[in-house]
Amino acid sequence: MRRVFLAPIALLLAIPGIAQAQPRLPSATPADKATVSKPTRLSLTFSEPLVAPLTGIDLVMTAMPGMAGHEPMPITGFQTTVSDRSVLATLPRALPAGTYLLRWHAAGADRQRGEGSYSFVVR
Ligand SMILES: [Cu+2]
Repeated sequence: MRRVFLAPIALLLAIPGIAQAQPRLPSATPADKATVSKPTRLSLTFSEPLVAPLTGIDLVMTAMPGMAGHEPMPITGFQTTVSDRSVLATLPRALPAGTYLLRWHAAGADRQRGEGSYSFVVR
């Protein structure tokens, strides 16, 4: 009896592409919780090739040295390039000292969407 129930599941697992996958972000520079000096580029490398129109990042400055009660300040004006598994953001000038929150959203070939965020510090 048990075999009868398990067979359909085994079949599903055996067919590639049926298991849906959301893009994950195994590595980024600056990395999550990193402290870096004057970055002019941010790079993210995902777990699978990305669909460019469904992939992007937002960057917000959440704190600044010597400034209490800093409101979240969106950073704009950077260029984002999506190619294969990677997203590269080129900043017009180095990020000033502060704490940043990077939010990303991404989709792979099967259009399954993933999203996440991480933060880093510029000293
Ligand atoms: Cu600021």
